[in-house]
Amino acid sequence: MTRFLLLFLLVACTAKADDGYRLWLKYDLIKDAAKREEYARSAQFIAVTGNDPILTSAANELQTGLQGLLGKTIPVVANAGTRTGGIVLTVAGAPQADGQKGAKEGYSITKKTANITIASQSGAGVLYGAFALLRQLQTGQSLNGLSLVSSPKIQHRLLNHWDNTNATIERGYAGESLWKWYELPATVDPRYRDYARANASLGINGTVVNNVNASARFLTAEYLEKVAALATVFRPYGIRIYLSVYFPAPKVIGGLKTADPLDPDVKKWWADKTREIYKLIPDFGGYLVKANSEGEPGPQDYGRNHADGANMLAEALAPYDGIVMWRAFVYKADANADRFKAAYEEFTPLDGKFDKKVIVQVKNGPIDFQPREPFSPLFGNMPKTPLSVEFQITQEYTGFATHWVYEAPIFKECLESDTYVKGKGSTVAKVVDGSLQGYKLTAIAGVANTGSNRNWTGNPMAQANWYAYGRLAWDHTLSAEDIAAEWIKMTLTNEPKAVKTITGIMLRSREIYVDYNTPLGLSRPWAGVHFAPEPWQEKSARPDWTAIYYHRADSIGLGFDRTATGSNALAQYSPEVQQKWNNVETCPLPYLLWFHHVPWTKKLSTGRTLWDELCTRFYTGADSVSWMQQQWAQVKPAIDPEIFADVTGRLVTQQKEAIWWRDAWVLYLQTYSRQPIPAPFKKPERTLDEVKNLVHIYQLR
Ligand code: GCW
Repeated sequence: MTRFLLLFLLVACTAKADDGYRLWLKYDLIKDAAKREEYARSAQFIAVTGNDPILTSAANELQTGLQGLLGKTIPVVANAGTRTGGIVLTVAGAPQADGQKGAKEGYSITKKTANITIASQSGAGVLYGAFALLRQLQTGQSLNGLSLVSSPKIQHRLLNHWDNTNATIERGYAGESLWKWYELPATVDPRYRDYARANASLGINGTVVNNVNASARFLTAEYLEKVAALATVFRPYGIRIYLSVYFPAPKVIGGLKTADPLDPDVKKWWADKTREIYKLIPDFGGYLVKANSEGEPGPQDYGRNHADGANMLAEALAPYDGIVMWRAFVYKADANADRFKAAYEEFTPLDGKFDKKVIVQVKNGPIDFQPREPFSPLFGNMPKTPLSVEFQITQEYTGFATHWVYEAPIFKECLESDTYVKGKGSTVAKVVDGSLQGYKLTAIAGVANTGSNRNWTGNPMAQANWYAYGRLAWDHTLSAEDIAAEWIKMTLTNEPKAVKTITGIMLRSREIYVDYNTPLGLSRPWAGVHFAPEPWQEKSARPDWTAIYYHRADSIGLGFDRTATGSNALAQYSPEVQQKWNNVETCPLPYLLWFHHVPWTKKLSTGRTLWDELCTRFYTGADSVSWMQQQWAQVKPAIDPEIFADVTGRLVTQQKEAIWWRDAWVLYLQTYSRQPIPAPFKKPERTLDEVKNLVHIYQLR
């Protein structure tokens, strides 16, 4: 009777709809009883010596995970003694794989003796190992002869939150900020711990909790206490807190007359403030700065340069183990300049001038997180200054929380790009992980897509982007496909056919988006909201905030000439890269309009003219969303009904909007190309004015 009741409860619990809260740490009971038994034989106890809080987190996580996966409570013991058949967690001189930098956080998992041993030189490493072991179980791997050795290739693996004091998130599409500033530090939402667990499961070891368009309030005593409360929750998960700083804070909250980085009072203010922070948060990670960028103040306001500003903060951090992450996202409002070139022009002259505690944070591309960009020419060209790469996980330019775009291919494309600065194989990944130019400091940043929505990311499929970023931050050699399959198995289903189908959708999703949104190297066809199509937008406070600045459509053709006959931005790259991209005949099609102004009638390598090729992309891109819908419909039996319905709904909207994008582009460009829509495509059912009006309505307040 009791057994029956238990079974009933178990079934009732597992049948409950999934709200997505548990992310990839679901730990649902493994259905295959034989498999469960096999795992259980190797997980009869968890032995952990000492009371390092991070080791305790590792033991707790293993216990929680095994409880769910195996349906058994596995005891945590202080010492394995002579017992066998368990999991031993140990901080010791563990064997290390490549990547000396990450050695301390690396782990090994071995099942040579009678126990599974998870070893690392640090508690954090053991925690990462514990998650790796759970991942083995979650994805159905065998434990026989298990031998895993893994070290992070990059030291500082961060999420950047663009969260404000009033709970809004700049470019956030999943609700409000996770941080409830108004109730901290007295009330500590249990969700903060789950946030830390999710990040630790990927190896993310740092988080910048506030927006780079920073409020000075974060540096007030009132807010530092709140930040310290978060740090207390994150610490047992190996996660350090960083803050974005408002450069003129010494004036705004310090009462000084200036924020000049060379002024002694300003330096003292930052030194005192930094001491105050470390008193509250002894493992504080450091500062992230957006300065002299998009109207944010900075050292240039005082006739100083970026290095002066960054070095002043580095000096304040000198007594502590903290760093300065200084962003290179800068561009001046100059109609005749090419925004593409701005960061390189401002930063390369400063190479070698930065303090050793400074790392310059560079967006993956030269413009701004477009669905496809060439890699930033800064990579490789600042050999004496550590550079980190900043990716955008939140989908500012890839359809917010509606469009399903798996971003690992975007991240990989940049990381695998060859800068050729030291010959073939000088990839961006090797610049960033320090192996190419010997950087002592290495870091990677991803702009978070999390929010207060129950499922964290709004679109359940966007969880995969958080996941993929974290996995690649740890090991950039992992493939987009493997990461997708792993995430699906842990999050959605283990059913092989469904895993394959969903992986297939994910791997094509970015290309599909690019096809209906910005094919062949188009970029930034939007105005204010960064969502609705507005390729016709020609008025703005700055020329580089219009759409026409980027695509340059005219009666002859389309695209931005960045060769020697145009802005010559290409000259910022190595000769080998220039050679790849500067010939309109051989430039790969994904980058064509990034670098060339191409005549409408020009025959491309596909055999079609530019106009016909564009139409083909816009139409097949939009049609492919129907393909995504069909594929998704097939996996219904394998997916939780709540998640299935949620994604199905979003795909309906995506399809409608893909057609909106297609119509907007083709009708607008047609006013320049003066050519018909090629067969077999049918011309849009609406007029250009009607589409323009749609955007107008979209933007009404
Ligand atoms: O992508 C742009 C965004 C801004 C953002 C800026 C940046 C935080 O539109 O919202 O500001 O980049 O990265 O600083």
